[in-house]
Amino acid sequence: MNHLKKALGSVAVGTALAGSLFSCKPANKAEASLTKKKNRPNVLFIMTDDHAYQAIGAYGSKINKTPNLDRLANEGMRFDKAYVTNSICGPSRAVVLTGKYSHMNGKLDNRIPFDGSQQTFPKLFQKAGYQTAIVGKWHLYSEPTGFDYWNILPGQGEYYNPDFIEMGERKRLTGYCTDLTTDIALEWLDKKRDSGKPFMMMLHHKAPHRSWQPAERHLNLYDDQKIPEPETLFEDYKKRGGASAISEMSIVDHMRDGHDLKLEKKHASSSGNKWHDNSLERLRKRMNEAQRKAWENAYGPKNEAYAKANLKGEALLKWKYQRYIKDYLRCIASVDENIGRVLEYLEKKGQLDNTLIIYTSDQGFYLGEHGWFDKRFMYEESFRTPLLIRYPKLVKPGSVSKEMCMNLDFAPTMLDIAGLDIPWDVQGESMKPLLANAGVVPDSVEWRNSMYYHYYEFPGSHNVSRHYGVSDGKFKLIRFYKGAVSWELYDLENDPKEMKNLYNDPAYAKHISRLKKELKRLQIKYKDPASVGVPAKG
Ligand code: SGN
Ligand code: CA
Repeated sequence: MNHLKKALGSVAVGTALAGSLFSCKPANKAEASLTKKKNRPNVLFIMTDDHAYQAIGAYGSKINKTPNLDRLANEGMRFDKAYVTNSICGPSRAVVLTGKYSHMNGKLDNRIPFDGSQQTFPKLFQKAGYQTAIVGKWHLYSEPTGFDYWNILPGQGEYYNPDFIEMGERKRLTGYCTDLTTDIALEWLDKKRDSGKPFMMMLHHKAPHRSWQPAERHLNLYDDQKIPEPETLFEDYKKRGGASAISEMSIVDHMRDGHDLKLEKKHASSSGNKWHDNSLERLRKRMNEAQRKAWENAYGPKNEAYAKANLKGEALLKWKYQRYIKDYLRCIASVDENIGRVLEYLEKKGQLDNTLIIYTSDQGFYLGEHGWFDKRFMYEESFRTPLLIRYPKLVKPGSVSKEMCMNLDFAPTMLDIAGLDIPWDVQGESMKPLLANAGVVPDSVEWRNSMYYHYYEFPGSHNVSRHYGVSDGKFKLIRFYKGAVSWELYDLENDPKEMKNLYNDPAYAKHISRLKKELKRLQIKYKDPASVGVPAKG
């Protein structure tokens, strides 16, 4: 059924494109396959780490500008309902590579190493004659497989003078991670690849991951501005009860003074946080003299002013939010500039319009909503992820899709657009029909009406209870089954900020029973052992 659906989708798109893409009809089969080969697009998959859609101009950001990402949206398609299956780094990367849920690819949480012997989409591109590469964050612990070239950050990587592992060889580079990652990618594109073949490159930035260390040139960006606060910044998450109450991702309570807020020991926050890290000390050791000076000049006077102000209560939270969000946005400024460099390069080489460019993040992030940072929960800010796709041969510039898409769909979409077969066991759907039809599902194609989510890393950092759930875009039902065991139901249309759990309201009993059935249906469809009550072990 699934694959009949895909076939139908491809037929519809193929017909729509026949006139525009392949205007001179090839005479015979061999010639047709040659034409197909010649027309194979390059693929550039760009992924950042923890980049919230709330911090992208094209998504209506109230807090920053991202001209280069906006260019991708203006010249391509923006997806307003792009979601992840498991909102955390390593697992999300494994879903992208395999097009399969975590329980199928084995990467349930950040701690389990990825099994690189399994089928991945880079391997399929490589087999089909593409040159394949991955540069930047990897975070899967096993060595990359399926790549002709790889140059990755060990683990989470560092912002300043990071180590990179190039095809097994570890080297420390001088400079800022986002710039260096781009330098490496451009060098491979320009000098190191076989330019007789199309390329598939995964360009993965560490930024804007915690602890949000900006580049020297951005250390004073936003200094004279107050970044708008989200409406729910002052929500007392403890009052929500359940999984929220036991989580540890509050800006005021759980950010670390040195590591996150860049305060020196002598400036330690008045919130009662104990001084318990040596992150700044380690960072200084890593930096060179010029970097240390720039850092001191930027944070020194601001920290002195903070110490004098002796802030408490709401004022302290406001200060911490500003420190956090400004550093986070400064890291995004470097991402945006570097994406501009890549677009410029491809344009100069005449490859821009022949390259399928995907921009996304490994998940969304809380930018102070509910008083939080981090991700993991199935609530919208972290369940959703930004998704921009530019490929003018298929996509109408400036179009917007409101269809439910998932990171599960990225692999089949790339394979489909490159004209490669989608293996039967891939669980995602090709988004090509949507891309070719201004973001809307064509009549000939069936599309999902609901999405399944499953998060596993509990116990773990930030103490987010294990949960699975289903969303149909109107309602969301979540089952927290380990940690703070409970059910939650949200009415997404009337309560988009998910402030009121309706699970115990008898007026919603019908919705609950419908969604429970749908949850079960999806668990069976995706072969999640949770469907028989035994979720996989992390
Ligand atoms: C680190 C961070 C956490 C974060 C995880 C996972 N702490 O442990 O805040 O949730 O990574 O992030 S830190 O103090 O070490 O920065 S993920 O994006 O890699 O999944
Ligand atoms: Ca992440």
